[in-house]
Amino acid sequence: MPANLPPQYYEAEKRLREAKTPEEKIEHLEEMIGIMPKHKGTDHLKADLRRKIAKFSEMSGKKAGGTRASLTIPKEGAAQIAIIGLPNAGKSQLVAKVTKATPTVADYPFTTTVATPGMMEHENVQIQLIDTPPLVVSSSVFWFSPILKRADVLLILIDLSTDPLGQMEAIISLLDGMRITLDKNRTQDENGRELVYKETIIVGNKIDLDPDGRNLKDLKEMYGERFPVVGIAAKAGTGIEEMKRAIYRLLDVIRIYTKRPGGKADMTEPVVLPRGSTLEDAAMEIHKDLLARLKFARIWGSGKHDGVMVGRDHILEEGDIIELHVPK
Ligand SMILES: Nc1nc2c(ncn2[C@@H]2O[C@H](COP(=O)(O)OP(=O)(O)OP(=O)(O)O)[C@@H](O)[C@H]2O)c(=O)[nH]1
Ligand SMILES: [Mg+2]
Repeated sequence: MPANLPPQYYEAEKRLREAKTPEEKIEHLEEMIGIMPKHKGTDHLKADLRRKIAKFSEMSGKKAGGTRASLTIPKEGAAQIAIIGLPNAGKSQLVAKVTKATPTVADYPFTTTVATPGMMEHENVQIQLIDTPPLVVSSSVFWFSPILKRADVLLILIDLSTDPLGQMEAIISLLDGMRITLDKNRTQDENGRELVYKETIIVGNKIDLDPDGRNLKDLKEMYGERFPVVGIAAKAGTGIEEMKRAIYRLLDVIRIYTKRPGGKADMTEPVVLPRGSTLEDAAMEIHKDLLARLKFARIWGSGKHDGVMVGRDHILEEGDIIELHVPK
């Protein structure tokens, strides 16, 4: 199966060739893995890039172990979302509130120094959040930007107790320095360097300290047309459901359930796929060998009738139940 790599991959590969330090090489290798579509045709290539990362990690003098944990965070669940923001915005508090992870929350800045993942549940969908260190120039360790570039979505957390627009400007400019853009149409910066586009949601935290709602209103007025903007109080848990729904909408995914012939569907663990996915995509997601072995499939939901046979290119819809038949 051909790898079918997008042009951004080759641009990142070019940057890899031009990179001088092992840290820069790792950054571009991570970027390539992030850009690469996930299917059987890219498995070998991915393993190859991982080996190169391991090699450059050794060269950079970082021992495997400690720093390795921060270098990459394996994706789990329907999407990986990096929470970013200035010191003290409440990033760790949010992760501690909505996942089982236990990052340290403290009333002084620069508390967090490593990236910590945790799983957030929305209905029956698992979404991975990553708590990150504060986004400031001096704290940009070499693994920071690869983590952001690899994430599916950035969640910008703003502290609503103080100047929200100033924080947004600072964050956008720091992202710019990492060659990350929030503007889909901007593929290069002024110096002709390639930019990585990231989908984004803005979350205003500490609404309890914005009693007249002025700061949240400013954020919505300035950025509401370009991004979803929601207000929460991570500490008290206010607005969390609305935030989850906004994140879920942004992911634009559908949930598919599977059943065995003669059995009932398991409605607790959906297969989560991008909207517009086909039966073939679902089979691939369930197991990479399944597609080659698939004889036929029946569908309940978007088929003409319940239980009809559908082809590999059948476009699935939210809530469909599929029954995949493979030879015994
Ligand atoms: N009033 C109020 N305080 C909050 C809220 N969420 C977090 N805080 C407080 O804000 C402070 C910073 O929280 P952290 O979660 O450590 O912030 P952080 O963004 O992870 O900070 P760094 O790791 O230093 O970047 C703590 O004292 C929290 O108790 C909230 O919703 N309301
Ligand atoms: Mg923190």
